[in-house]
Amino acid sequence: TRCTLIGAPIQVGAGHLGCEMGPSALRTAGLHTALEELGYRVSDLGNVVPTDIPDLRHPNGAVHHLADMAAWTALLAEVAYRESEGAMPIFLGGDHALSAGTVAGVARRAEEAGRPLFVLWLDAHTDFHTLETTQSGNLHGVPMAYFTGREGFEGYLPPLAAPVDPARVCMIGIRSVDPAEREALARTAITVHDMRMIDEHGVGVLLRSFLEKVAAEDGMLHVSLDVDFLDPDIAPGVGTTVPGGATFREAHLVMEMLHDSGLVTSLDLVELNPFLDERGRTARLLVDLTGSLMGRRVLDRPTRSF
Ligand code: DIR
Ligand code: MN
Ligand code: MN
Ligand code: MN
Repeated sequence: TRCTLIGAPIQVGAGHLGCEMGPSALRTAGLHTALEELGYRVSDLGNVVPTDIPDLRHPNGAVHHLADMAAWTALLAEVAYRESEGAMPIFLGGDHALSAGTVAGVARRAEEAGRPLFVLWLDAHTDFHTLETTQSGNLHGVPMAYFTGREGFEGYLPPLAAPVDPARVCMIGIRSVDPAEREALARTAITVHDMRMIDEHGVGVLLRSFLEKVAAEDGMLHVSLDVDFLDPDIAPGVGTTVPGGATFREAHLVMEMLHDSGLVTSLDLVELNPFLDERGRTARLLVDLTGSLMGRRVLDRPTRSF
C-alpha cells in the first residue's frame, strides 16, 4: 500500500500564528520513517501553497483571511481529489480550515467511485460556524459547515462537487461549542459525541457503532484529527487547548480500531502549532498516533519515554 504526505501550511484560519510550521515538525518527528517501518511505500509531495489569492470580503466584519481560505480550499480540493486515487493521502496541517478543501476533494473522489464518504471528526470543537455566525472570525471554525453543504458559502468558497451527507459525519471529543453552532447542529443529522459520552460509554463503543455504519455502506472514511481533541496535558502544541480532552490511551484506541476496520482512506493532521509545543512532544505524539492508525500495535511500539 502507498501513502502520500502532503504539507498544507495554512495558518491564517487560526487565531494564533505558528501552524505554518506544522508540516515541518511532523516531518522532523519522523512521520515518513514511521510509515515506512510499517511497510508502506511513502511519497512526500512537499508542501503545497496557493498562489492566486482572490479579492474577497464578507459583511461579517469579524471574518478575516477569507480570500486566503478560498484559495487554499480550491487548491486542496484539487490536490485531495488527485491524490486519493490509488494511495492514501495524509495532509499535514496547517490549521483546520484546510479540511474544507481536503474533504471537498475526497468527497468528489468518493462520488466518482460510487461510494459514500464518511467523516470522523476528532476535535474539541465542532467547527460548524458559517461566515455569518462566526464571532471570532477564525475560519478554522467553519470547515464542517462548508463541506456538509450549509448555506452561506456561495460566492465565497468554491462550489462543492459533492457535499457530505451530515448523517455520515461523526464527531468525537467535543467540549467547546458556541451557541450558534449548537442550534445549527440540533437541526442536522450529524452525530456529536461529547466528552461526557466518552466518559459514560467509553470511546470504543461510540466508535464501533460508527464504523459499523461505514462498513455497512461500503463507505470511504476520511479522518480529521485536530490536536485539541487530545488533552492539553499530553498535547500542549496547539493554540486552542481545552481542558478535559482525550487521554493517551483513548486516542490510541481510536487509532487502533480505525486500523482494524480497514476503512480509512484519507487523513488530516491539523492544528499542530510547533511554536507552542514543548520540544516536539506534540508532534511526536501525532506521529505515534498515525503509527497506530496505520497498523502499529501496542506490542510493537518502540520502547521510549515521553
Ligand atoms: C470557536 C473555536 N468555536 C471559534 N473554534 C475552533 O473561534 O469559532 N478552535 N475551531 O480550534
Ligand atoms: Mn480559535
Ligand atoms: Mn478543529
Ligand atoms: Mn479544535
